[in-house]
Amino acid sequence: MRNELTILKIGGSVITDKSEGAYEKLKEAELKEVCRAISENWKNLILVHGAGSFGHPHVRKFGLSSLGASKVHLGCLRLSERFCSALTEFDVPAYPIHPFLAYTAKIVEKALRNGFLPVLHGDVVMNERIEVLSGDDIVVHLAEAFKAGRIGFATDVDGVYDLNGNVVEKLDRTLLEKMLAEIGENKGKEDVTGGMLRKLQRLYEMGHKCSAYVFRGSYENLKKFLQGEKVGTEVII
Ligand code: IP8
Repeated sequence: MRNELTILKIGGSVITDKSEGAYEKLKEAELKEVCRAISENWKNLILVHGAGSFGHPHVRKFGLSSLGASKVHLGCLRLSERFCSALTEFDVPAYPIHPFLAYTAKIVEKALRNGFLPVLHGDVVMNERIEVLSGDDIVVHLAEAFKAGRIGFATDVDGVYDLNGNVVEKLDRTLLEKMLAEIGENKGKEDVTGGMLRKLQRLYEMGHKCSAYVFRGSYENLKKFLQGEKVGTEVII
């Protein structure tokens, strides 16, 4: 049983093929499994998804000029549309929120209050200049704004690995610093918004403390996470 507000990010690699050369390639079966798990337990939940091969290759290809950003955003929009449509097929009232247009905690709160599942995604945004906004940053921002009880990152790996290749059960700041020192901070930047290490750094920079989990985005794991159980690596913030 889960009562506290939960934020779940579905990594782009869970629902899209991000392998070299892949472009806007959806993993249809995996997307269905993700939606099936969510449909069983989506109350008090905010959903965020990554851009996968609907956004990262576009940033590399088109850049972040206004025309480039427009093309990047439209790619992200296509994935959001596929994800939200799949959710509605499982009777989940998805409320798509596109950061390029507008995104505030107030909009998310209004959607929650009206019985929707808010669905946000990594996107391009207009700050001082046009920038890429990772879904990870959205998670951290919303976790602080809503004082979330738990957050989860569903990925294409079993959790955070130590230097011997084993999944770490509990990761605290001391262990992360040790890992960073040993492998160097530039490792793990396999896409335009940084990899696992950047994700963890964002979590440790967060002002709000709550439980966080990094795990493989399978149906079983998502179900466990959404039921309030431990799964994958528990990050002690
Ligand atoms: O996949 C990246 O979001 P992420 C957004 O959550 C773009 O890091 C536009 C590549």
